[in-house]
Amino acid sequence: MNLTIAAISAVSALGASLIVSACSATIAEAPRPSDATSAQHQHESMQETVVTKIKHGKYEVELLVPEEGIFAGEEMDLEFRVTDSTQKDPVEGNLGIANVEAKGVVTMPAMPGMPSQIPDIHREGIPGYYGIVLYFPHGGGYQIDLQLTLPDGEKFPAVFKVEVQDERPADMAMGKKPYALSIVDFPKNAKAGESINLKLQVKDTKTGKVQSDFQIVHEMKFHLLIASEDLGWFVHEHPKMANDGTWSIPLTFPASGKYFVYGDVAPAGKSSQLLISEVNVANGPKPNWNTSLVPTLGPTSVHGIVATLNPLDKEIPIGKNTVLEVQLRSPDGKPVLDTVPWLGAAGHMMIIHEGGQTVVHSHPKEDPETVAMAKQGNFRFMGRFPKPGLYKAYAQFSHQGEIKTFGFVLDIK
Ligand SMILES: [Cu+2]
Repeated sequence: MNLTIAAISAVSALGASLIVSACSATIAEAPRPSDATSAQHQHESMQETVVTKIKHGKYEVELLVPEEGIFAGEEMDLEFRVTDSTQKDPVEGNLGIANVEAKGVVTMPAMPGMPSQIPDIHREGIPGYYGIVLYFPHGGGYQIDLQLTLPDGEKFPAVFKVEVQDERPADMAMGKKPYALSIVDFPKNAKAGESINLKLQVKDTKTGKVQSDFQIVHEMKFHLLIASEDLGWFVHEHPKMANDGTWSIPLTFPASGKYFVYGDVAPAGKSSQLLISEVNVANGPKPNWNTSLVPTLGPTSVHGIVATLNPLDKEIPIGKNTVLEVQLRSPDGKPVLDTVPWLGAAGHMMIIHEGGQTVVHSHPKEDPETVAMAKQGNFRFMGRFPKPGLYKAYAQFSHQGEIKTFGFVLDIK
């Protein structure tokens, strides 16, 4: 497909830097009142959204959240306890109930486009204790819907709401990432300017098995994003999968050097995962674009559209949801109103931290106000910046038969 071409031409039209896109998963919460400070808002929303204990007649179920909280990017085995409040155990308090059947589904209510997760639930050794294996792709508010069937046949629906913190540094992480992205047989003597068949596999990190069953998210099972190490060149592609789970796509790299390779996938029954790998293109010319990251919110032009990034928070908070609006105008200043949906959304945005190891999933907002704003050429995305630094943001829109990509650089302090 010619998205690469579109993206590359957008890059060259910019004369240098960057470009774009974004896809699937991401972050969000209730719209924030514009007159509240971020800190106040976060405080309020956390109080509203955290629910870890639910009563149902004489029964109770409690999710046992670790004291330090729940972190994104780590697979964890949380426990929940089902008890009968009318019967006491001398040690545990309420008597634990064994033999409860449990099913669950995990969603991010503020982000309807994100795939749901069907967690494994198992019984622990002690009656009344159950384990639930969870993985949250990024920080934010999540909902865990449990459908419990008690030993007497009574149904007990329980809805937990948890606030997930951003990923902690790798050396602090307690849980592993459940999946990894492997590059298969990348040529050692790869040359810029020549087509290379890029092959990829998603592997279960516990079993080493190649995953071949994926959910469709934003119309595709695999969103492949590749950026040069300096983040100045970027493409968003959709490879094809062979029966053995190997994904492949022909690609032509523009220059020698290192490239970050991101796979945005949702294995069947699991949440979205943004997996990071890299390739090195050994031969060929050096980049002919500006390789330094210089903060800019635009305006930037691509084929008849002038785009500006307008963060709604004047001081973008770290570790909280924030709204980024991209304003599209014609060269004479009129709103651009003839973009069309692409991959199931009005636009896409992907944001990469300098160094390439942190990717901010960004997602179009989906509330009525956002829909109304889009009719004025202003497209709103939810983003979340887990740490300070420079970030490259790529916004992509489908316009007049072409994917147009706009690059911005944010300095988050
Ligand atoms: Cu995609």
